Amino acid sequence: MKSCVALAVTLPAVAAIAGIQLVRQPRQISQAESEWVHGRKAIVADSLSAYLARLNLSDFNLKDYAQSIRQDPDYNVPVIAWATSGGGWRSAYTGIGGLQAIDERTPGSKEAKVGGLFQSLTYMAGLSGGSWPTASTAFSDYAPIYEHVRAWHVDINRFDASNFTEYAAPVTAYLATIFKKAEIGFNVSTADFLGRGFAYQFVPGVNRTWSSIAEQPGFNNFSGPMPMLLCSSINKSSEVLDGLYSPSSSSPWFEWNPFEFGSWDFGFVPTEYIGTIPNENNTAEKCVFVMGSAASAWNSWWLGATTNGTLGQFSKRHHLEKRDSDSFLTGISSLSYLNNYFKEAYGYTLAQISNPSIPNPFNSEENITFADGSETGQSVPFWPLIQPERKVDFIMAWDDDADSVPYTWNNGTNIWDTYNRAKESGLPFPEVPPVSEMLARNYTLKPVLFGCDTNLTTTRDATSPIVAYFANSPYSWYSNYSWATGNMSYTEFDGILENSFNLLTQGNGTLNKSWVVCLGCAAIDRSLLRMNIKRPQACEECFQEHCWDGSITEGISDDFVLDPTLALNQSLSYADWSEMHLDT
Ligand SMILES: *[C@@H]1O[C@H](CO)[C@@H](O)[C@H](O)[C@H]1NC(C)=O
Ligand SMILES: *[C@@H]1O[C@H](CO)[C@@H](O)[C@H](O)[C@H]1NC(C)=O
Ligand SMILES: *[C@@H]1O[C@H](CO)[C@@H](O)[C@H](O)[C@H]1NC(C)=O
Ligand SMILES: *[C@@H]1O[C@H](CO)[C@@H](O)[C@H](O)[C@H]1NC(C)=O
Ligand SMILES: *[C@@H]1O[C@H](CO)[C@@H](O)[C@H](O)[C@H]1NC(C)=O
Ligand SMILES: *[C@@H]1O[C@H](CO)[C@@H](O)[C@H](O)[C@H]1NC(C)=O
Ligand SMILES: *[C@@H]1O[C@H](CO)[C@@H](O)[C@H](O)[C@H]1NC(C)=O
Ligand SMILES: *[C@@H]1O[C@H](CO)[C@@H](O)[C@H](O)[C@H]1NC(C)=O
Ligand SMILES: *[C@@H]1O[C@H](CO)[C@@H](O)[C@H](O)[C@H]1NC(C)=O
Ligand SMILES: *[C@@H]1O[C@H](CO)[C@@H](O)[C@H](O)[C@H]1NC(C)=O
Ligand SMILES: *[C@@H]1O[C@H](CO)[C@@H](O)[C@H](O)[C@H]1NC(C)=O
Ligand SMILES: CC(=O)N[C@H]1CO[C@H](CO)[C@@H](O)[C@@H]1O
Repeated sequence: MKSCVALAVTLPAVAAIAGIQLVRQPRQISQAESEWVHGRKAIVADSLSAYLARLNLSDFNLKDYAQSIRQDPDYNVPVIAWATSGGGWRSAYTGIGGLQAIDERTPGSKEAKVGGLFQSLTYMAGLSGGSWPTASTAFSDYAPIYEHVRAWHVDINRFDASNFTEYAAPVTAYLATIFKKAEIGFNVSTADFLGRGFAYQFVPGVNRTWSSIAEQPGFNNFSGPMPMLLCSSINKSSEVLDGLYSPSSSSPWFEWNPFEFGSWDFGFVPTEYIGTIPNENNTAEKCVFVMGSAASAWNSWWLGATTNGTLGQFSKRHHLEKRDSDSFLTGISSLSYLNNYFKEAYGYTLAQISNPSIPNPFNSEENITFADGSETGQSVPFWPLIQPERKVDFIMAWDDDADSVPYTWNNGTNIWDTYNRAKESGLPFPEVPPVSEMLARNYTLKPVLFGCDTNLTTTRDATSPIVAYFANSPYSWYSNYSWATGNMSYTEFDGILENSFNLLTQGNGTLNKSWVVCLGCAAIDRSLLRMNIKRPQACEECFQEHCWDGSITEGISDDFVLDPTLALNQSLSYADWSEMHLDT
């Protein structure tokens, strides 16, 4: 059972033996990524031009613009990204609804004038529950999103299945696989267990490795955005709550992209060599482990369950959130079952099983121990996207980490936290308002743009991206499910997807006509500046309406409660709506 010696050696040692340099300083993006981005930009130049044609921007010479970006794609094509926040299944489902809306293959998306933005993305990032739609879209090799979400089989509970199918297995089978992994010498943790459930739901082929994405035909012909998953980390100086370590907003971040794993603090190594000497049985970079580490919130769930929710909260989520004590992931009995299993089978302590560790390629003195990024209060995975080397011009950020009480909508805490952290770290980011202002302006009920004015950014120049901020809120469906709602009926799932579509398009323009046009303006604005093209009049106008101007109002009253009704049917209360949907 104990580790074989070979696996305990760290990568630099392995590299020294093999005489090759595996660890790279974090000074720029990898050669492989840079070549891939070059290829992707040629495709984006075409999709973006087709998308812009549908917007019919007045006072804009599309022909000239399209020609210029095709002539020099490396410099002129805007780098556009999508980020999906943590928030468990809830964020995974509302977030894929957003991605589906901007996929031009989704029926109605072109008519709604948002379809084609997905085809113009260079990157997509995910963290915690947000890592699942991100991984799923990449592993499906960019199949139409509205089609590949059907393979999620949202009606199956992956932690309570009794049969083996392509889509699920009994949890005892998960444990048997973990046993095999431990036998080869890897440390195992609850992330291996949970990741298996995630993979059965979101990845076609539970045994796939993260680095295998780089070998897929669609990825290789640049058909879709590069996926990046983000993990936070803990170490011996992290805060300890009831014996469990918790990450903070200053904990180092680690990212997984198909080419490399690493950190902008320490360095990068090829993804395929993570955790072990390269061999065909490397299980450390299997999608199970990667998705399990990006969502390794077991420490929080344990603390939440054992302290009746007074500890172990994500973000600023309130402890009075209604808990689903029957759920496998929140109920104390099932959490204890796992804890006891690891204790008996491997002699591991609670702290050892609650967060996954891998050998540290950057520092042989310690291991890297992952934690769920949602626990740091920065649940939107901005970090890889605001690294100046990636030159991202525009980020569409989907936030659904449920930080507003008691109705678990969103209040903007996560983007505010990242803004502050970015400012401290000297990274480019738009200025965003604090939570009270977000709420006063309804910025978590309808989408908004930040950083349109380059002065309203941490860098005071165009190196900061524009951010379109979308917080999940009710348009046509009450989509404030608990993060642990992994399975539901297809009526509910489709209700959520349609709600996200309506949010993104402002009800196909019925609530606001200029929003979708403004999204296009934001997508190209930084590139116009680079190319010295005047901002079109249509964009000047819509920016007046949809960009935060940096001013602060009186805020909200102390007793403010975020309790919205359906934006498309404001008179229908939750109680009445709920009554209408009793058997969904
Ligand atoms: C595009 O806009 C112009 C003027 O703003 C208008 O005349 C034309 O009908 C529009 N075309 C479409 C396809 O909407
Ligand atoms: C907008 O269009 C989508 C896609 O056709 C549809 O599902 C949705 O119900 C429409 N919303 C409104 C408010 O008409
Ligand atoms: C799973 O097994 C149960 C009991 O044997 C059976 O009734 C059910 O149809 C099976 N489900 C699937 C999807 O095979
Ligand atoms: C995954 O791989 C393991 C061992 O290599 C194998 O036993 C198992 O059948 C595979 N699972 C699936 C669903 O392909
Ligand atoms: C890229 O590859 C995918 C998957 O093989 C294929 O369906 C698609 O047609 C290819 N696209 C182009 C532009 O060749
Ligand atoms: C350890 O954690 C602390 C607190 O989060 C962080 O400041 C520090 O950079 C970490 N050190 C390493 C080597 O990861
Ligand atoms: C990989 O696993 C298979 C099956 O357990 C084993 O036969 C093979 O020797 C392993 N390969 C290496 C390089 O360890
Ligand atoms: C847990 O907290 C809730 C809400 O504060 C309270 O109603 C309940 O009695 C508490 N349960 C225990 C076992 O302390
Ligand atoms: C594996 O677990 C052992 C025993 O708990 C620990 O000493 C070692 O640091 C762990 N290795 C990694 C890479 O986490
Ligand atoms: C925010 O929304 C509420 C409820 O719809 C509305 O009463 C209020 O006027 C809105 N505030 C702003 C600044 O738009
Ligand atoms: C940015 O601020 C400076 C100094 O306040 C001002 O001179 C400049 O015009 C501003 N730029 C823009 C684009 O607003
Ligand atoms: C060798 C080593 O440093 N192991 C540590 C890996 O990280 C976990 C969690 O912080 C510690 O418990 C281990 O001691």
